[in-house]
Amino acid sequence: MSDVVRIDNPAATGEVHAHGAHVTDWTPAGAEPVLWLSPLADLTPGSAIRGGVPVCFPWFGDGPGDAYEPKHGFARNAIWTVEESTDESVRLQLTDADVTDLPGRERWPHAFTLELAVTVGAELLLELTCTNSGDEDFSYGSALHTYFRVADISRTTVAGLGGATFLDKVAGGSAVQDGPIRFTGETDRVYESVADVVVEDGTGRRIMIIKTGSADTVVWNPWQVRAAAMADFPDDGWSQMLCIEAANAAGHEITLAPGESHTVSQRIKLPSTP
Ligand code: TA6
Repeated sequence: MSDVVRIDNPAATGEVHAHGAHVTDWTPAGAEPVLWLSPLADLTPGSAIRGGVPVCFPWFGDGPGDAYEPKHGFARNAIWTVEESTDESVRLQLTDADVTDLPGRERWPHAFTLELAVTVGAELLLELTCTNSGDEDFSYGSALHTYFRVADISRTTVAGLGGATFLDKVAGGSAVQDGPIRFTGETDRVYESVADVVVEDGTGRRIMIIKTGSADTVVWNPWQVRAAAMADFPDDGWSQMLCIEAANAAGHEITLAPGESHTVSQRIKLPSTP
């Protein structure tokens, strides 16, 4: 099957790459694209695509303990197999046999089957399922590291995480969220939360993100200086993007016995204006 699957149905368009099982577009009919994709994204196999929905696996961030490489695991650098595609869905798979030569694989030498099911319609549904296909228990971290387009980050709010404890990777330490999140600088936070989240993007457009199977919601915007340091990030791109991620990060890794599976999902929709 093709390296890039494009979906175009009456409800929406979508685009999914075999590279990383990376969703790079979801545009509901009559709406602006919902996902942010860097115009400088590097689509070369082995690289990590900037924007869309990176799949982080089998660790989130630097990995457990010390700094594992590559950051966010090897799944987003791998070429997945497109198992099935229809007018409204794509199913991709990655197994341990597909990643024997990938950097980082030696840090996590387990037998696994990873599947991403993408359903493209009036809602975007992403379901990431890991199955332990070996004969020993293993633990892993993961995330659907979704980049959203916003009109203006300084006018954007995120509701739904009030009262949640978060790890602040910029200021250090942890704190409790007071009311909606507003953005005034670099933000990199891991919220311990299973709640639904609503992004309001500064123009009245709202994006609702409903998740399952994930203990952490990560909220990230690199702001100006960090964005400028990334070769695949346009200098002004930070003001029009925001990551809201369904993660199982450090401390919330999932442990699977042989034959067991776990699914993390994100369901994304544009609720009508209240
Ligand atoms: O999810 C937030 C984060 O872990 C940040 O720390 C930030 O670096 C971001 O992911 C992007 O990571 P990447 O490896 O794609 O540059």
